[in-house]
Amino acid sequence: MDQRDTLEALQQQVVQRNPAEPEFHQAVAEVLDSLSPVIARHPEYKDAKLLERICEPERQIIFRVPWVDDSGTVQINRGFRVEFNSALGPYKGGLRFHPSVNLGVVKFLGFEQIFKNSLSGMPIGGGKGGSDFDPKGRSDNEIMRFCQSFMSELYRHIGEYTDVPAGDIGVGAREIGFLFGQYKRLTNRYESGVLTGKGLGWGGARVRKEATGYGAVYFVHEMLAARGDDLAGKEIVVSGSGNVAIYAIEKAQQMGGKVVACSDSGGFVYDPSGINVALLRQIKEEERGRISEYPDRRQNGADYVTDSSIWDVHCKVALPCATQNELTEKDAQTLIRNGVLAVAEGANMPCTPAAMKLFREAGTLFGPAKAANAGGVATSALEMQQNASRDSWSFGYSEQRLKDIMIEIHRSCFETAEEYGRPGDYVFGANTTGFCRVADAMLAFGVI
Ligand code: NDP
Ligand code: 2IT
Repeated sequence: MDQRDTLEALQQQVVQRNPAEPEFHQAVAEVLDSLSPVIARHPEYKDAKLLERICEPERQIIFRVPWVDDSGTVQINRGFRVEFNSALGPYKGGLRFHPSVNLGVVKFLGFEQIFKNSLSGMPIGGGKGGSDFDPKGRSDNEIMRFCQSFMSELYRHIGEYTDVPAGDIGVGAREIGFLFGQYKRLTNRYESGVLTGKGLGWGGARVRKEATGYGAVYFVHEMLAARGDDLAGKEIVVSGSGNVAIYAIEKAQQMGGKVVACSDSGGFVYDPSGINVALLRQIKEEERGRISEYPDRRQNGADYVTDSSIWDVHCKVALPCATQNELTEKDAQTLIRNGVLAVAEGANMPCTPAAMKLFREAGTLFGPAKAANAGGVATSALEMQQNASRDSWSFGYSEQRLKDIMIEIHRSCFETAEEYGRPGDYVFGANTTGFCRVADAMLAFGVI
């Protein structure tokens, strides 16, 4: 069998062994699609069945999360933690609370996280978790009771040297606070490094909140700079209006871009004079409101649009920062027709495989999630570093560290793509670089 047949057979095996998990199949296919030149160069990876081992999580935990809502009714959710790969460090990755969460979604996110964390250059393995709990419309007390119940099972599986969760969709500093409080109570240990994304007053790191969005914009800047271009004066569209989107908008504007649209699951805001980040933060972070309120509050002719796609808005740079498979083949066609120059994935796997193919064929600069959004988890690793040394760094120093990490991720993807004769192919560069570091560590450990 040549490399391609071997990889195809493995893909089929993954589909058979993990039925009804389409997102996981998609994430595996995207990585395997890049790897035949690497396997050809490194027969030792094939002999050690490294690919087969990497596609099988080291451990998968599924648990019941019972809790009582404000009306006194018992609710039951399902909790997950997939500890995918610990070759480079303790399992590391966020927790997602969203009704769409199931085992396949957590596995896709955990699989991506292995390569992202490897690319970040930090000593962290890959994992992910979450629940099908829907935080929308729940009171603070309900969120607290849910988090306490969730942690009452999760605590026995995690630890600063074992597995270090953080936030993701539906999980921010409020939830991390409730989770950390319950962990501390159950274990009788103030183990700061067991969770990241903590509040600044109790072990959190400066720039962690901003890191994913800022990092994605640094990555776009590096891609543009490699072509002698920059963000100044460019119209930008950012989907989502959560943690990643807000700070992508902020940094894009600081770097001279004009962000004209952002969205949520109900529609998008179009603001031709540029999104007002202070107002967006007020609505989303302070008031936990919806962006449909933005136009009335802005009073400048901005619109809330519900009958078309945010990707219909003209832009030179597109940053999908909401959720998986939110940018389809049709959206990619529209963006290319409208002259998009660069796309970077702030969310995890936001572009469908068909959309990605179109961007790559059109020569659009395309920054895949595992490279472009790695700034969040990299800054989580910096938080772990600060916790381990009982230190707390300034905003400026932390931001510089993040920037250096993103520049280095860009450089390694760019150079690997060149080295293999695939110049400008960041998808190939990211998958290959991320994979080789994990593979080399696994080889060193023998068959475990
Ligand atoms: P938030 O919960 O803060 O915000 C999520 C945003 O995406 C909201 O605007 C939400 O809209 C929208 N959204 C979520 N699900 C859907 C859906 N099914 N359809 C349409 N819109 C949706 O999450 P984050 O900003 O933290 O995460 C966004 C993305 O970035 C995710 O893919 C996440 O995995 C990824 N990511 C996050 C990192 C982090 O550090 N937080 C790090 C790296 C990647 P609505 O309110 O209407 O649901
Ligand atoms: O997808 C991601 O990289 C995250 N949600 C952040 C994970 C982390 O551990 O900071």
